[in-house]
Amino acid sequence: MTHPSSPDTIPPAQFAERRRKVLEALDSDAMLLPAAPPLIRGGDSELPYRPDSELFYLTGVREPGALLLLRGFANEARVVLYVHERDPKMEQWTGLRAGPEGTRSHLGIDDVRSAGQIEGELPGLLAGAEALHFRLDDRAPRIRRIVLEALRNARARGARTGIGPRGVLDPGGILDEFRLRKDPTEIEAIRAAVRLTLAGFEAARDLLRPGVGEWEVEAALTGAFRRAGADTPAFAPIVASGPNACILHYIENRRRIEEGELVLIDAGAELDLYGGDITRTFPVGDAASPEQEAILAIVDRARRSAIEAIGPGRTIAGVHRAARLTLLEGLVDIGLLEGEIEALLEADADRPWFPHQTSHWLGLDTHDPGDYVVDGESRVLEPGMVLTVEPGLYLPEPGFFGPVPDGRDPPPDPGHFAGIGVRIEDDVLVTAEGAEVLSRDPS
Ligand SMILES: [Mn+2]
Repeated sequence: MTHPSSPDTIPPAQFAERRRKVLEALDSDAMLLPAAPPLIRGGDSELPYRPDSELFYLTGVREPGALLLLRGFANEARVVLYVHERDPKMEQWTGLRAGPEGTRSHLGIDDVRSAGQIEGELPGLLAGAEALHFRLDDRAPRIRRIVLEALRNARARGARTGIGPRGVLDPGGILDEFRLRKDPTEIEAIRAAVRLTLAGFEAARDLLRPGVGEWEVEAALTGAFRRAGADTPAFAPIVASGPNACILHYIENRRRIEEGELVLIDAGAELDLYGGDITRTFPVGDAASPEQEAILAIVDRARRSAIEAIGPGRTIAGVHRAARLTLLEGLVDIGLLEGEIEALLEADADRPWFPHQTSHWLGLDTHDPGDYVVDGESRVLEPGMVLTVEPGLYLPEPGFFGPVPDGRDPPPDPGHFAGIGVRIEDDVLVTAEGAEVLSRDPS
């Protein structure tokens, strides 16, 4: 049986269209995007390779060792992609390579060259660019050296020749804004990843019983992801039973589920580098306690009011505010807070129990890039943006997280709600009319 997912859901023409927009934005600048380096797990063992999201976004390249150079229109627009040559010895150990020839025909990029030529050719290709869009981190030291050398040379001679580059900018300045607005192929890719994620949640939910290990639930979840055709989990799955649900990024998954507990599952399947990100909190055993029911209901109401606050022209801050107002109302209803809702909001009274934001962008990265504040104002939502909605309430037993340092207020005692942690998360597409919830409940 062939693999159920196509290895390339995004056609070469779509990548070309994205490059065209970036070339236009670059004007007289150049952009350099190196592939992510392979990471060592220990000894000679590599972690599964995860291609760089920015490089993939513009090319579809999945191989380590690649480098993309874009030179803007004003500077005689050019797209040059470097990839490793084929190498029978290396391929025997780490897998087949496409090589420049194969990459050219597969990805539809005309100018694909051997990565062995980078050192010799790149300095010449960078000359004349006004600024370089290149991330100055430690991931591609070879390329960084060439960039620094190009800057030194331009500094030494540029005053007389007028030839740059004279500065470095982060590629995210251009790419983040494009990636924030998903094109139709991306929305389809996210839909597919969300579908696979929901398949995993169905399998996980079927297994939830007292005595079952969190690790067994994780296995059911990730097993179902892979069986359904996902490439990998998009991030380490959280299977948090009982008090562990109060730990926001609990990924050990080593505890046995007990009767009468809630289990919080936060996971996403990834396909073609696009991921889903869903959280559900399920009661285990006969029935949820009245306290558990109350918290589940409050968080679910907050989720719904946040989704109702999504639409074109509305703001990401408005989504967060809607969730917080509903959570605060609920906390007042059950007697954990007292006072007027707006005043409680102003005082951040929800903060001890809801310490994170309601939303993040979702796409190639689980926390996809894109500024949440633009020119000092909250980001205005537009059709094509994809965001999560994930309100939660985490009410740990007093002392669960260790002693509070002197001079800092301990979190309020949640009384008989102590030990309950709930998060409910959906993935939402902003549409022309409002919002579409991509992650319908598994049923
Ligand atoms: Mn999330």
